[in-house]
Amino acid sequence: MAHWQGNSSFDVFALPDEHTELRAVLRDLCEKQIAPYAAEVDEDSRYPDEALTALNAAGFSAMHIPDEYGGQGADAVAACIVIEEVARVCASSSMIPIANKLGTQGIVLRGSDEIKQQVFPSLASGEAMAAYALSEREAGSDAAAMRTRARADGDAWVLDGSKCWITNGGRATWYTVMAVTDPDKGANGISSFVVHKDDEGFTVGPTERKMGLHGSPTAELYFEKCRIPGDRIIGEPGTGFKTALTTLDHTRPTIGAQAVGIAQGALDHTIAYVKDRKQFGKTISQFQGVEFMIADMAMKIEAARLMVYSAAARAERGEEKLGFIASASKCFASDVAMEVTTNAVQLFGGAGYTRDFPVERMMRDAKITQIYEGTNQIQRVVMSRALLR
Ligand code: COS
Repeated sequence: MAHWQGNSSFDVFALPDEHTELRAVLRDLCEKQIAPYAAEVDEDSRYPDEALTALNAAGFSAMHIPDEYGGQGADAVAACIVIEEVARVCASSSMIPIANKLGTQGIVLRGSDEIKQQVFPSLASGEAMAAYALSEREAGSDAAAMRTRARADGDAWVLDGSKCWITNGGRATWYTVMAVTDPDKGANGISSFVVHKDDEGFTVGPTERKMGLHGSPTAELYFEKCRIPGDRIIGEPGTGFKTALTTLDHTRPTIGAQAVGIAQGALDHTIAYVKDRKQFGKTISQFQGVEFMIADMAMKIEAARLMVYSAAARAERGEEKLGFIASASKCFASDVAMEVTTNAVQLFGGAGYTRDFPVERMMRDAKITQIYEGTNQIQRVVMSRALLR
């Protein structure tokens, strides 16, 4: 019989100390420098400038940028902890690190050293932000049906078309843009490019009026004979769709992290409220119906958090087949966030339906996590394909 060598330190499922310390630093920063503005940012649909300043000053806007390009080379779990903690107080502000990672992950994975040199130092310093442009009006879930074209012209690429629902549209300096280079090859005729905000022929449309995430601009992008240098292609022509999907394998857990953060924020406010609110001569936290709701909310958040960290850790380890766990973590965590924030509003009662308390904003913000970076129906397509192929 084989002898099993147990791990007596029991640290198999514990976060390393540096991650616990990172969370403590973020908790303090977010409570002091981001939370006080969250309601106003939402109410006025304005950019969370205070959050951007605070995250840039502390080096948390794009922690994943590798050391050799001036960044901190933070691992994927650390990136999730940053996003989770910011989202706990202000989901709009958490779009800063989320969009920066989404807009650069393809370059991290497949970009040339020249592109990295052009893009990364400005992200690492906080001077620039990034965006990811895959979706089009008629190509949302069916992303490969995109129509934006890119043609080689001498030693340049010329882009024509438009993209929509682009987070950071108008705020980003660098845009990762997927476009068709060979229409006869379907998904394998799509390439990935980097467009700079000042490139000739590139413009940004008006921002969308959204249900939530009011502090995060979402816009259309237009390319009219937009000319970019030839070296701004990511990888080889025809590999862009795969780069785009591999990117999502790495970034869907960050949406899971955002969802966990929103849910945790709602739970924390709800626990404080039910312990304070009195009806029938006692706090409502003393009613078993309320106790059980709180227990369920916390239980589901904990499960979602573990799945998100597991997905991020597997991406960090360079595991090949990330599709199932990346989609599962995003899908599960976002469904949990929707359920938890809805129940938070319920437990606040009439007060929860007003803008005087943050749970109403959190419920609106949670909804998008079930939709973007692939609807939860698409996540189930990805998961079932991974299981059944
Ligand atoms: N990583 C790398 N390559 C992948 C991949 C992945 N995770 N998933 C699929 N591919 C490859 C396939 O192997 C195929 O290549 P080959 O033809 O060489 O085998 C190619 O990419 C096309 O894949 P597939 O045929 O599965 O593509 P579909 O058009 O059927 O679409 C889905 C696949 C639905 C999964 C994809 O369109 C998707 O994720 N849609 C949602 C998009 C989205 O999340 N949008 C949100 C906006 S981004 S914020």
